[in-house]
Amino acid sequence: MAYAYDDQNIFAKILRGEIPNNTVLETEHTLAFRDISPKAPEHVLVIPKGPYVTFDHFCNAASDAEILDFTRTAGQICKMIGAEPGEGGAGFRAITNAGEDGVQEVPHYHLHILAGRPLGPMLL
Ligand code: DGP
Repeated sequence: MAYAYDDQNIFAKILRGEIPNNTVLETEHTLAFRDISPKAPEHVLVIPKGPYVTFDHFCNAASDAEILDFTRTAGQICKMIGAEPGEGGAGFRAITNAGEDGVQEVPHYHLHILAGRPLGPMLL
C-alpha cells in the first residue's frame, strides 16, 4: 500500500521552521524535540526529516542512512535524559502510535521517549 504524506501536518511545519519547537538534538536526517503536552518529566519526540507517515512506512521506505541516523539519535536521547537502565537510569518507555487503531494524532512518523517517573503498565 502506498502512503500519502500530508505536508501540512504539524511536524512537517516544524521541520520547515514554520512553527517553533523545543529542540533537544538535530542531525542530518533526524530531529528530536520536546512534546508540547508531556506525559512524563522527560517526553521527547524523535522524528525523521523525511516524509514518512508511520513506523512501518519508515522501516520499509527509508534509506539505511536515515534508519541508522534515526536509531543512533534515539539512543543519544536516552543518554541525554538519563533514562538508560544499564547506566544507572530508572528506565524509559519508547512507543509509536500508527494509524487509526493506534490513535496516531500527527501523520508524520514519531517515536515517543518517556522517562522520569514510574510509567506503570498503561499504554501512552
Ligand atoms: P501521537 O498521538 O502519537 O500522534 O502523538 C502526537 C504528539 O505530538 C502528542 O503527544 C502531542 C504532540 N504535539 C502535537 N502538536 C505539537 C506541536 O505543535 N509541538 C510539539 N512539540 N508537540 C506536539
